[in-house]
Amino acid sequence: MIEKTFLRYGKQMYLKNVFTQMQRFCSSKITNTETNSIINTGDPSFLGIQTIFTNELKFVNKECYDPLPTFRILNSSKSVQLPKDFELNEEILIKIYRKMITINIMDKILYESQRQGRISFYMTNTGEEAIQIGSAAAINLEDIVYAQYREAGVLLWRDHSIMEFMNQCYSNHEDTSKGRQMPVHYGSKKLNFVTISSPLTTQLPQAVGTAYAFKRSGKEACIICYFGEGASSEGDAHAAFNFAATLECPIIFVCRNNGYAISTSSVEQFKGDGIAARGPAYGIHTIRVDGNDVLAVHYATKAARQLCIKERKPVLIEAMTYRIGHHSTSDDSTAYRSTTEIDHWNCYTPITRYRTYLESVGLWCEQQDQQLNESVKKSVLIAFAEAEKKLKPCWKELFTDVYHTMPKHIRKQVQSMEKHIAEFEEHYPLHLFKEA
Ligand SMILES: Cc1ncc(C[n+]2csc(CCOP(=O)(O)OP(=O)(O)O)c2C)c(N)n1
Ligand SMILES: [Mg+2]
Repeated sequence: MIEKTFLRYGKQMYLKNVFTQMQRFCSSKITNTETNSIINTGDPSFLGIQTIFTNELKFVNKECYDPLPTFRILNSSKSVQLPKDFELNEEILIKIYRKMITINIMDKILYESQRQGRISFYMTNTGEEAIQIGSAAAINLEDIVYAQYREAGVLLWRDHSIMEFMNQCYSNHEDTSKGRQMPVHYGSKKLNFVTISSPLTTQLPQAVGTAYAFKRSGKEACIICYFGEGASSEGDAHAAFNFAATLECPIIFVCRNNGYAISTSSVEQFKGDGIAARGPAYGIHTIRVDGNDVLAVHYATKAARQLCIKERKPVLIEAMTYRIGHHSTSDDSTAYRSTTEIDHWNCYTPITRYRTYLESVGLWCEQQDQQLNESVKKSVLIAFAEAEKKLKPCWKELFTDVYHTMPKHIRKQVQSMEKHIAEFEEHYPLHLFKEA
């Protein structure tokens, strides 16, 4: 062995290694399990691992530890105790509720419109309003958002208008992605919300890269990156966690653990203590939060942001929730879960829990609730009808924006398409598309 090392590294290198080993020689310890005393063994310590020696042979698994607790504020008792430094004023508390209701109503209308064949696809946020609105209210506009696809509430909190949501879902000419994305794949440059990508988990390494850039430029802001528990099984999640930890990037990872990745329940997806247990394994500050408690999500995200920016370190939040709706309009979840299970969560939604709290402190009442529901419904329906009437983007947009200067082979395709449309004009509803 010594000879081999010698051959591989050369004599100089070998002697240097021996010297380094000797320097590390003094710090290793062993635990005497009977007396619990720590004995200095004189063994060298291992690089990057702080450990003690034991003579007890034991394989550890999650049963050896208590599961990570779930932080919550809104418990079932009548008098909720807010943390002493809880800072939200009445105006913001009500704004949070209004936004939760808005996303819920917008979901109902757009879901139905897909069912009527008026838009091609939709994904609801039902049951996850607290994660989205609670976390969005705890960060600043200069913090960049990388989301999955079930975080429309974050964009809503940043004042993306209902009209803008509708334009995207209807792929009309005012859709900023020019009708090239599936509905719900929103993005907004002005609101620092990076456009959604369908392939799962691509946003995680990208978000860490941006966080690293923030760190290097000394910017007083952080990145917030949302993903589902299903997405966290992709290799990209592991790469992102490890880069964020080792490069000490200011990023808040928010995992929405809603119990399902389409039809695969969390019980089948992983065997450890959820996603939160992975955080400390990567050396990431971690907390598990009741994702159906908007105040807990807000409080934890605010603390995470402070930690992230002050210490320039990543934080992982596992927000526990339940996907009340189907995965998307392409799914029928009653094929793989019982209606009793769905009904159970429907009795205990984040919106109901928060309304109960607001009513208990005299900030909300039944009459206000009715008025809010009616006015939101009206404004969503107006925007919906307007978006539906708008022309589609000019079909020539299909060929633009990929290259700065259109290459020859694409120009050839445009010409061929123009010729085709001129020849078969009567087969295309050109009156529905914007002119060039
Ligand atoms: C790389 C990749 N694999 C598979 C899919 C298909 N797919 C779309 S959503 C989804 C489930 C994701 O579940 P989760 O991350 O828990 O998010 P949720 O839908 O529950 O919000 C899958 C498997 C995909 N879009 N991308
Ligand atoms: Mg999920």
